[in-house]
Amino acid sequence: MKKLIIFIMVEIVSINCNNLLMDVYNERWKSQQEGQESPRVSICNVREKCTIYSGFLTGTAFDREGISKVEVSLDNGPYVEAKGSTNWKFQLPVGVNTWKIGTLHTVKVRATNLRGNISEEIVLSIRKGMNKDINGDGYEDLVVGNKSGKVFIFHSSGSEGILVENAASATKIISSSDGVYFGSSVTMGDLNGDGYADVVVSDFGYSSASGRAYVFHSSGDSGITMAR
Ligand SMILES: [Ca+2]
Ligand SMILES: [Ca+2]
Repeated sequence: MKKLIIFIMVEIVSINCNNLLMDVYNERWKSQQEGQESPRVSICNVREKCTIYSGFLTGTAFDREGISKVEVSLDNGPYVEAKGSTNWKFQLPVGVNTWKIGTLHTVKVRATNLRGNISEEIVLSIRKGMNKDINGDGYEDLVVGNKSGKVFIFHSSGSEGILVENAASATKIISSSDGVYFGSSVTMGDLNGDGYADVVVSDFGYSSASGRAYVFHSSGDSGITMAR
């Protein structure tokens, strides 16, 4: 009789453990079905300890039920919401607050899904480089001058870089009737501190070689829209 009671107790304990495991499993399965897993977020246009040549951070975020927001913290400051969600973009400081070239900064990014679950935080240490991103997509662009009185601007195709293979396919061609020295040298930088790179073109043959420099400000996401 005593053995029988012990046997019954063991069976009861065993059944309770199995029920507990099933409860845990069911709870996990339910959480996954209800989208209670944490969302994922990434930064696409700069990596750890790299130099950024843009006035923007860009990246992606994912959650099976949708992203509510992506937030960025600069140099351990407060989190500020980025534009977009699954594809997001965040403008680095502009105007007098523009980061100086060569300075080191800490960037943190996190995403929140529609249920309020927050992703793991991404933390990067990056260095500010010369802004060469004319259209503010996060990737540096290319400007080329040649001895034809023309300047060619090529926008990067995201992380794939410059894909076009000839000058005629440039994103923008700036021409001058002043002579072949227009475009004898070119450079980029954000001259007006709006976060978008501008283009400077020299013409050392202008006015009997007295020379002249032209500044073409980016108009934003469309890049350089000014004509010579
Ligand atoms: Ca660009
Ligand atoms: Ca600018």
